[in-house]
Formats: sequence, structure tokens, C-alpha cells
Amino acid sequence: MMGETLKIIRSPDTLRTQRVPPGQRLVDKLPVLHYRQTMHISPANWSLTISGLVKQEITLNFQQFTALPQVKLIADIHCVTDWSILNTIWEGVSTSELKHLVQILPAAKFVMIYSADGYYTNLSLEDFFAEDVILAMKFNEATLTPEYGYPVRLIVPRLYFWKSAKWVKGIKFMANDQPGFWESRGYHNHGDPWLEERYS
Ligand SMILES: Nc1nc2c(c(=O)[nH]1)N[C@H]1C(S)=C(S)[C@@H](COP(=O)(O)O)O[C@H]1N2
Ligand SMILES: [Mo]
Repeated sequence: MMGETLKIIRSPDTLRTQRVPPGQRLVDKLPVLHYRQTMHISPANWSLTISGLVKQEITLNFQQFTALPQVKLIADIHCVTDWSILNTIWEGVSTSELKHLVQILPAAKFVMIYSADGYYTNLSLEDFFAEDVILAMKFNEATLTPEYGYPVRLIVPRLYFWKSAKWVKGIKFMANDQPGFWESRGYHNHGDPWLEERYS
């Protein structure tokens, strides 16, 4: 892979003339936020299980995951606690790659993302498979640090940052929507920053 040029995906919101959503302020460093302690995960102990409404569940180890095609993503990030950061750069695997690994059953309409710290968050399939959603392994040209979700975190640029689960270990396809960790504790089920879908 060395020297290979990655396909670049520009999150559509980076093309807006006004890039800061209502009620947000700009910061220049990504704050570290999670509900418990930082997880320290070694690649040897990491795996990703894709389960639920798929024809056959699969579990990928780190080596298998890193062998998948990768992309570079340029995206603006908005946290519900009111900070935004523009032009972040991520590298990883587009969620659409998963469609080549498992056959998703037609009944599947939602996903739950599961993290190693017990965190989980829900997304519609439409939001999960949006063109700018990736399972990231690098942030601003460097391997993710444990604080930012090493070895693999989700990046969902067009929803508030609580949807961007760190230390991802599982993805479950579901017919019905279910609230995730913050979604069942007062956060909005969807979380569009441009509509200020902050709390419910
Ligand atoms: N596994 C996990 N992922 C998580 C969280 C968490 O507590 N655990 N917190 C979420 C919230 S509320 C935010 S704001 C972002 C913060 O990501 P950062 O630390 O990279 O800025 O991670 C999200 N992903
Ligand atoms: Mo958050």
C-alpha cells in the first residue's frame, strides 16, 4: 500500500458556504470525550463482528480488516456539546465495503454499532451507508490514538459526533430502530446538526 494514492471522499457538508451549524463554535483541536475510561486495545485482540439480518454473520480480525480497500475522508465534525472542527482528515474503510462482505437481508433498515467500552449507537441504513461514513483507522495522517478510538472507530460526519463510535467491535443489522446509549438518555434519536437535533 505504500505510496499508493487513496481515493478521496469529501463530506458534502464541507462544500457549504456557511460551514458552522447553528449554535456551534469552532475549535482547532479535537477534544477527547467518552462516557467511561479510554480503552487500550491491541490489534491481536480486536475483531469486528457483523451480525443480525445478514445471510451469514462474519467476524474479521485486524489483518483481514486492514486488507480491505481504504479511502481518505475530509469532513467537518460537530459535537452536540457545541464545538465544531473543520477539515478533519480520516482514513479507513468505507461502510459500503461491508456490502461486499455480507449479504444484508432486505428486512434490515437500521444498524446498532457496538463498542468495546460498552457504548452503542443506532443509525438508519441510509445514514450508515452515506458516502462519507467510514470505519477509520487514521486521523490527520496518523494512526488513531487510544483516546480517539484505536484501532477502529466510526466516523459519521453529518450527524452529531456521539454517533461516531470509538473502539468499534460489532455492527448489527436490525429491522426495527432501537435507541443507543445516549439516545436512550435524552439525546436525539437522529442528531442532524443543521436541524439542531440535539436532545429529545
Ligand atoms: N465507544 C465510545 N464511542 C464514543 C463515545 C463513548 O463514550 N464511547 N462517546 C461519543 C461522544 S459523546 C463523542 S462527543 C465522541 C468524542 O470523540 P473524540 O473523543 O474523538 O472527540 O465520541 C463518541 N463515541
Ligand atoms: Mo458527545
